[in-house]
Order: sequence, then structure tokens, then C-alpha cells
Amino acid sequence: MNEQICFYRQMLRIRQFEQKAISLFEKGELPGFLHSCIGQEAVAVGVCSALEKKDYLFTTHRGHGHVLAKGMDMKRMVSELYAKSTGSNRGKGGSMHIMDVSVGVLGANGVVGAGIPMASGTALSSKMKKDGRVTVAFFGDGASNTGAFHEGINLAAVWGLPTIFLCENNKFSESTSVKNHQRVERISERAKAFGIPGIHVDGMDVEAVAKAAANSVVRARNGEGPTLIEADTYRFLGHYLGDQVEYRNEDEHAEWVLKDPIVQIEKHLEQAGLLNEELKKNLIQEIDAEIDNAVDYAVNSADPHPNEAMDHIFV
Ligand SMILES: Cc1ncc(C[n+]2csc(CCOP(=O)(O)OP(=O)(O)O)c2C)c(N)n1
Repeated sequence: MNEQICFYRQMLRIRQFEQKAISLFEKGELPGFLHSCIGQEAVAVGVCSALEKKDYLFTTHRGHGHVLAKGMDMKRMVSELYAKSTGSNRGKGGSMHIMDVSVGVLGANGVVGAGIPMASGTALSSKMKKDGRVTVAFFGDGASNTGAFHEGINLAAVWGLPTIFLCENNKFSESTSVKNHQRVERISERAKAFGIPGIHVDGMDVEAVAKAAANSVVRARNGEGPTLIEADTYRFLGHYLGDQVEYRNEDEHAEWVLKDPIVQIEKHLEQAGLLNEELKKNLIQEIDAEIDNAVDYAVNSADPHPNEAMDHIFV
């Protein structure tokens, strides 16, 4: 498949998945919370295009796109959202703690910024074992104000670890605009404080993200140390499903919706003669069939047995 069509298909798959998850959540079928990544698909797809299966990834409460792009099995993922025994965490994690070691997804995390020092930890193990793996930590603009961000990146810089610190600047930390929670113009500027490269990229342009990620991965694999990438994007929906978003500036929102990464690549592909209505329809049908199949699998799976409640707890 042409690389751009492949990017488009993967972004569409994340968008359709998120829309389905929203409709299931609104029907009361999924327990817990949902934090949608609609609008941010180009970051997940662009970054993961530069990774291999063996590479490690840490994500956040807004991580569905990242783990899908990294290759996580959709059936086990949906089962986890349903808290079923066939879920990737046997139903104990839910949306905010989803993981799948077999594809390098070492976990989503509800603790803001917590994946950053963990990424330095796995990257240190890779450096010591010389296993050639790169670790990516995704986090938001809000997380870039935590102590974990400064401590985790500083250590990776000092030890020259194979890490990509990927900040998705989606303009909000819960209900607080980025303009009100930090004074730096660009989060990528913070890289200077650690003595590592800081790259700012258009997070609505999947190819730009893919290029920035690929260069940083080469650097990391060559033993040249970490990179901080700030991908400029926008959270199209609320912080969580149910958020009334009363704090949002509607003009700003409308401006960003015009930059929808999926619409942008659609236009580009149509102009290049690579996409037409029929292909679009076929791709959506194929993706929706995969999603429906995963939902059926989850719905028909057993709940975890109460006897398992204390299993996999390490004290
Ligand atoms: C250490 C910690 N502090 C506060 C919270 C509450 N909280 C949950 S999500 C969130 C906002 C995170 O914003 P950002 O890092 O920009 O990620 P985004 O939600 O925009 O993807 C906050 C403050 C938390 N979960 N963990």
C-alpha cells in the first residue's frame, strides 16, 4: 500500500475506533472514563511509523491512538475497555492502563507525566543490554510542567539514552489553556535546559511528524541520545467524555477543526489522484467491520472470575 494511503487508513482507523468507543460509552456499556484523542491522530500514526515492533512505548490516559498505531490487537483492546477477562490486562486496567508487552506497549498511565521517567528506565535497560530498542514516551502539554518531566528527561540526557520524549501540545491541561499554565512560547524550547535537541512539528501533518520521529529514532539508535519533540495539535473534544467544555474558545476550536489531519491528507490524496469516494467508502467499511468484530468478541467474552481479583498484584 502507498505510504500516504497507509497513513490515511491508520488515522481513519483511530478516528472510527474513537467514535465507536464514544457511542458505546454514551450507551453506558463501558465502565470508567474515556479521554478521546480525536484531532490528534496524525501524531500517533506519524510517530509509530518510525518505530519497530520491538521498540517500547509509554502512553497516557489519552492513549487509544498510540497503542492502535503501535500494533495492539483491537479485540484485546476493546475487551479491556469492557473490563472482560479477554482484555489485554484481563479486565483490570481499562482505558487508562491499557498495555500489551508483545507489541512494546508498556502501558497507559493515569498519573500525569509518570511515563516519562519510566521511559528513561527502559531506555537505560536497552542501552545496558545493547538490544537496539528505542523507547517513546507520549505525554501532554500539562505533563511538561511536572517534576517527572524534568527529572526523567534530564537523566536520559545525562546518560545519552535512546528515548523520544513526545509532547502532544493539544492546548489544554484539563480545563486550563496552555496559555495559562506555562510561560514558554514553545515546549520544545525546554530541551535546551537538558542539552538535547528540541523539535517543534506540525502535529496535524502526519508526514511532518513521521519525518521528525524518523530522524530522532536514527539518532537514538546511533547512541546519540534523546530528543524532545513537541507536536502542535488540538483536542477536538472535551478532556473526558461528559466534559461540557465551557472553558473553550469557540473561534480557536473552529480554526483547529479546519486543520483536521484526516481531512488534510484526504484532500492531498484526492488531488494526487490516489483517493476517490469508492476507495474511501471501502476503507471505512473494512475498518468498521474490524471494529464491530472486536466489539462482538468483547461482548461475548466472560467477565473476570472473582477468584482472580488478587492475582498479578505485586507487593
Ligand atoms: C500527577 C497528576 N496530577 C494531576 C492529575 C489530574 N489530571 C488528569 S489529566 C490532567 C491533565 C493532563 O493534561 P496534559 O498532560 O496536557 O494531557 P491531555 O489530557 O491534554 O492529553 C490532569 C491535571 C493526574 N492524573 N496526575
